[in-house]
Amino acid sequence: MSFEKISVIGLGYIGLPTAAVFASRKKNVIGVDVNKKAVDTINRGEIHIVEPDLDMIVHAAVTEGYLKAVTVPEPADAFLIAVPTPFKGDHEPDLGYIESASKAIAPVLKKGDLVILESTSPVGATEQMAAWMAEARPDLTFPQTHGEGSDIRVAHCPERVLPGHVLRELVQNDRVIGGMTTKCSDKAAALYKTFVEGECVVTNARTAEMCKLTENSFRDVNIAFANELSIICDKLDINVWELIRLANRHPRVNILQPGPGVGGHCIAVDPWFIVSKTPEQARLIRTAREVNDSKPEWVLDKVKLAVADFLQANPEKTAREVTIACFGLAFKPDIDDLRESPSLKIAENIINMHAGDVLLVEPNIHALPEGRRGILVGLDSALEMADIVVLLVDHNEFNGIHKKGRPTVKVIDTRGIWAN
Ligand code: SAJ
Repeated sequence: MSFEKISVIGLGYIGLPTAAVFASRKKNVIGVDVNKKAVDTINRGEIHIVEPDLDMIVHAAVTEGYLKAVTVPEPADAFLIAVPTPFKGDHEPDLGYIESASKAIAPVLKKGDLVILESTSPVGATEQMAAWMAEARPDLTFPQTHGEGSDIRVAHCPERVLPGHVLRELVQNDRVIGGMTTKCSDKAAALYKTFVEGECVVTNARTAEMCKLTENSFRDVNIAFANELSIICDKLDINVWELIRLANRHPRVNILQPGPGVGGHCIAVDPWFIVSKTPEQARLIRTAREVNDSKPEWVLDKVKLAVADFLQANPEKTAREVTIACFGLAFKPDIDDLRESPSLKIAENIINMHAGDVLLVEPNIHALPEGRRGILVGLDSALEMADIVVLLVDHNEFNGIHKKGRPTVKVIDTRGIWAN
């Protein structure tokens, strides 16, 4: 099975690295995105997202002529759809981007083509995608009606890479290949073997969909356990980080770390895809989401208490004279990604509720995104000025710096890097 031309639809955090890695293996890759600005940026050999080393490999791929970006799909032998799957309303999955992408490629599909859905999706989405394409192309046959004899092969191969380590994990991780039929799986596995050094493990499309959701739900439930423990320990006056370290010395215990909540666009979203399909059954998964989603409120209550304590200890001051510094805005350590960040949410709530100055420290960004309020300051000035410090992200730069703060500073450490 040879793939002369590969098309990747959606040139975001997953699609662009995937397109670039195929191109680095000297495959002709057409990247498709509706965002003209992103397309122009890529065609200049530059990138519009932050991911270590991605700039280099995109630059090489474009200058060597293996990667080009367009806004309208062109014919190819394989199409990989890597578009967002957010939720809408009451945490219902929104398949709108998959629908538009599959309808956009339908006109250029030809007999023998392979279509892969990479976007994290609720169970049944791959079949739905195949149905949309079949509706648009009655002249072609699809696996849902023609099984192994179909003209078009369709599979779900979820991405599982960790932001910040995408290029390494794309190549090294095992890949779950969920074809709608065995021949669909075989063809998809052959495509990924172009660059995947991990194992390509074959299953069906529904299991592959559920597998991805399960991985992120597993992590969410485990983080919720740690977050709940931190609230319990706070009540019982126990250092939760010491407790977890001790418990983790048991050979079969491995508790994750509490924090200010769970952010990003995967772990805080994907478990809802299970809950929305099976609301009666997914009780623990739903509760874990609720525990993690409520953690920012708990941190805000801690901040309110700290302000009240500070004013009680300094009766000559008013709330307006109390300066709060928030350390970290990203959704996790050592990245610049603010999307769905509980830290950003907490900082914004502090700005809204507090009468005095609120300083924001985020070493990984130079400016706040448009429309976001707050004063970005350097680490040292924040420490000099703050009466209350709220540590929200365990960025490397923050290790040990609490000792440089004022002797009277009150510290709320949501990540436990200063607590020990
Ligand atoms: N977090 C904690 N405590 C922990 C670990 C994480 O509070 O002990 C928080 C982080 O601070 C962050 C959130 O959880 O706010 C998620 O961070 P993460 O590093 O756990 O995961 P993501 O969202 O960056 O990437 C996940 C990964 N999934 C798993 O590890 C099972 C990645 O492999 C997936 O490809 C990615 O989701 C995705 O795209 O679905």
